[in-house]
Amino acid sequence: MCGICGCGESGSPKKWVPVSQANALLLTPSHSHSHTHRVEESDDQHRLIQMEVDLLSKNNAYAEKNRAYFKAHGIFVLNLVSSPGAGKTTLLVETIKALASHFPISVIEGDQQTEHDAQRIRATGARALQINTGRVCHLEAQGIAQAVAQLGVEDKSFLAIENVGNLVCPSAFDLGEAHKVVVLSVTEGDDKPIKYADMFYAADLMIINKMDLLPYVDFDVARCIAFAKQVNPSIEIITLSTTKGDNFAQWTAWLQNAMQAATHSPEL
Ligand SMILES: Nc1nc2c(ncn2[C@@H]2O[C@H](COP(=O)(O)OP(=O)(O)O)[C@@H](O)[C@H]2O)c(=O)[nH]1
Ligand SMILES: [Mg+2]
Repeated sequence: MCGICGCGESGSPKKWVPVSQANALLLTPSHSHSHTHRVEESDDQHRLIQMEVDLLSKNNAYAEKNRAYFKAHGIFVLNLVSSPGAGKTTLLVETIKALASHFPISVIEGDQQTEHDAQRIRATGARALQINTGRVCHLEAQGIAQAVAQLGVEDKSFLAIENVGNLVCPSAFDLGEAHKVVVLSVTEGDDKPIKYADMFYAADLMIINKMDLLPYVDFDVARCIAFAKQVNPSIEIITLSTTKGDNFAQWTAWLQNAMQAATHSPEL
């Protein structure tokens, strides 16, 4: 994970407050204990935390500019987050197939390397731009502004942002989206919402994907939902299979409702 993305610092947006476990070491930026740090060490730590805070506030300023732009142009934006392989790109491909006749759809893809996902999206006929983040593990709002301009995202359209696959850093970076949607697949384990709580706290919707594989894995759906609600009582939940299509219509209905609600309210 990158050392500049603000993981664990105070002052970042929508952070779950971690609960100390009996036998676990809880890492927080400011901690009290019996020994003292060398002066240079605490100065370095202070400088690092200050850099992280500066980075996040700069990102937040760009995110607010993006949000104002999206609002002015009637662009509804979702930020899809998950571990690698949970099914974000497959979900977007099927979403485009289902909804492309209703409104224009474009996609910004974030991966450390390759243009594979943008190519998969373009194969549907939708506009897509790939951002390669290199060693960075999340997308940032300034990059989104550049990508929107380059893509020529249409007014009154849906823009999906597929973030870099990991359940940690993208939670701290507002991109100006209307909602973060977290995709969790049943092969990843039902305790992920409580292990990676910041992400599930930041999201408004959790999609539990790959439900067709449920008979073959040890994944308790009720337990997963209980953990997600413990972290974020207002999170909405949809269980589906993207590849088999089971319950997929619930997702497309959610998207259309959220889009209508956002474009008819002062907040987009
Ligand atoms: N069985 C099953 N596989 C799925 C489902 N959704 C996606 N996959 C598969 O999961 C793998 C990773 O999907 P991808 O969309 O690339 O995940 P991403 O890394 O989150 O974008 C691919 O092999 C997909 O075919 C699903 O609902 N059921
Ligand atoms: Mg992908």
